[in-house]
Amino acid sequence: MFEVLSDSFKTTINKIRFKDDANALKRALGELKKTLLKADVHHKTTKELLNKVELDTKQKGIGQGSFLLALKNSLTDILTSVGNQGFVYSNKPPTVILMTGLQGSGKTTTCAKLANYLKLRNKKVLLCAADLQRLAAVEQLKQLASSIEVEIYFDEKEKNPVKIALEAKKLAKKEQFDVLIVDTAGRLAIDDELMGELSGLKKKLDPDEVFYVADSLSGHDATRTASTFKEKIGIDGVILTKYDGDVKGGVALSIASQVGVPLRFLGTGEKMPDLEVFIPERIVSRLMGEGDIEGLAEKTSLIMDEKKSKEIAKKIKKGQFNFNDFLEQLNMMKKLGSMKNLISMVPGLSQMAGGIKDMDLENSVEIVRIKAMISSMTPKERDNPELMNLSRKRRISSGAGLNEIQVNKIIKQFKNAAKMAKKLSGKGGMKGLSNMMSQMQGAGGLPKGLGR
Ligand SMILES: Nc1nc2c(ncn2[C@@H]2O[C@H](COP(=O)(O)OP(=O)(O)OP(=O)(O)O)[C@@H](O)[C@H]2O)c(=O)[nH]1
Ligand SMILES: [Mg+2]
Repeated sequence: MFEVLSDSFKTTINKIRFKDDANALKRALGELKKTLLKADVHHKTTKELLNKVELDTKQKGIGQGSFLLALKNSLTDILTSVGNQGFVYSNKPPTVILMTGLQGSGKTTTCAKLANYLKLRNKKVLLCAADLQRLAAVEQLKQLASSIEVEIYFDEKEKNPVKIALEAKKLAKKEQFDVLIVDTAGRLAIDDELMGELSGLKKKLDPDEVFYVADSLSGHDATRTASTFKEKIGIDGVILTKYDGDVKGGVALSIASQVGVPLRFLGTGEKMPDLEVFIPERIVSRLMGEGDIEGLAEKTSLIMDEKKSKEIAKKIKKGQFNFNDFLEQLNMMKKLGSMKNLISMVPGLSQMAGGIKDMDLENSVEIVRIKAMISSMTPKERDNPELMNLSRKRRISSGAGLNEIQVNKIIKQFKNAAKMAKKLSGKGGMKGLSNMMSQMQGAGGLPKGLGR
């Protein structure tokens, strides 16, 4: 996703010798144009960007540094040209959000992700299931709501989405919710019926904000449909989903420059934590392959209890890090969302990480089996694996799809890894964990035949 400008483009730019000025600039601009168009950036946006970069570079004196800086500034300009970012609270709670978009764009998932985002910020959130078109839609939102422990309003007997939304608003007011998020039905394509329905709902509900959920995989279509929604219904922000995987990231630039509505959030995976505030400077850093340490720190600080991570660090130092702590750390990492996304936030890592881009920490067979093994141990055994006798080991190994030799080996490796981490310790739990992980997965790591 964020490799738009960082990979092939950067290689080419690095090859251009910015000595013979004008010619070098022309070649660099040509390369940039190709890259932008390939990344699905709207042709008007591309033109605008090229003009800006050319002008800026010339002003500062042609060179590779000034070219890249001009590019960075121009990208930031485009992305900051329109209003708000993130979530804006109304002065009169509840803040009411109407989530709109085409079928399958990610509305329902985004409603829940946004609720989760707000809940982590200590807001009282009510979800409302007002998509009555699809049979399973209410059930889907109910399940998501229960997974993040957020309240939901639904009424399976009522056939009118407007009535449901209004009831939810009443409830949200009465019970002093901070935010109400209303999920709506989508259509395959824009039609008058959908537009009429949504306009009607908007009029009656009088939401503080209407968000348009755009699927970034739909490329140029995302820009077109967002424009139509803006014209016909009036939208206050765009949430760009599926901005992970093989997305041509240019769609973010096109929407910002062509629709004239701010991009508010990005959906970067299927899981609940995979939603981030669209902050132009940070996105540009990532587009340029410079990472986003601030964003990463913010993400981890919400999830990681500082006291807990200090405690873990202490344990590692004393060589007391055990399977209980390990399991806890693994679960914490899960809350951070998709690994791919995290990688793009660490400076330089996305370039280095060719091989581990697809690494799915949580679902790797090794981790799944180790977790299964740890889960079948008692807390006491996790603290001190020596307590397990042969029959316990047999039971645990069969439950985890391993054999006893493998279990013994994992325990031994874990012990070694804990020793190793003790030596290397000093920088907190995450570091301890990653050391440990690489110990366990690296050379001579997991027993052969385990998982693969
Ligand atoms: N990879 C990825 N998948 C996503 C993201 N957001 C949503 N999805 C997936 O997209 C699919 C459709 O999401 P929904 O939330 O059901 O979409 P919807 O717009 O509510 O769909 P309808 O109610 O049928 O109109 C689901 O499989 C989601 O898991 C995202 O940011 N990244
Ligand atoms: Mg839905």
